[in-house]
Amino acid sequence: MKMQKVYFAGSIRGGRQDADLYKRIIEYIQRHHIVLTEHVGDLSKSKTEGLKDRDVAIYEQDTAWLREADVVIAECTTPSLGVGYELAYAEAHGIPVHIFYNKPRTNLSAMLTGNSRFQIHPYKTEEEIYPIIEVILT
Ligand code: 6K6
Repeated sequence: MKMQKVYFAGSIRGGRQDADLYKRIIEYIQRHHIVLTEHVGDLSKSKTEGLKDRDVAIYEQDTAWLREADVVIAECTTPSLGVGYELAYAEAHGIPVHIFYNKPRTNLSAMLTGNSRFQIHPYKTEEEIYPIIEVILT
């Protein structure tokens, strides 16, 4: 199995209610691969974290990591403008995009479900996520 560089995307200012789930997914991926965006699952960081004057540095670093990534894995149950932007940015740079969302909880945007270049993975329980990630990263 080749070690992959994974850009994990999840809501920050869109709301941190799923941050513990992001942390578990990141830790699962890190068993065999590199996660460029470990901070997305940092439970000590609230959605108001960061001063506005850091935003330019965040944007420049995240878009550099996106260009470097082998694959983007996004958890999209909590809607986030930043994650939506990252998905379009990855698509524009030819990087494969996999989107997970909890179907009973979320009516995902047609701009994601309607894009045939995105791989969409609806799930009902968290346990369904990990075998799919295993296949994505094989
Ligand atoms: C670090 C941990 C929590 O907050 C921070 C500081 N802010 C950010 N640091 C790094 N990446 C960020 C930050 N804010 C947003 N992003 C990127 O946008 C992440 O890669 C997320 O996938 C996405 C979240 O966007 P919003 O619109 O929900 O904030």
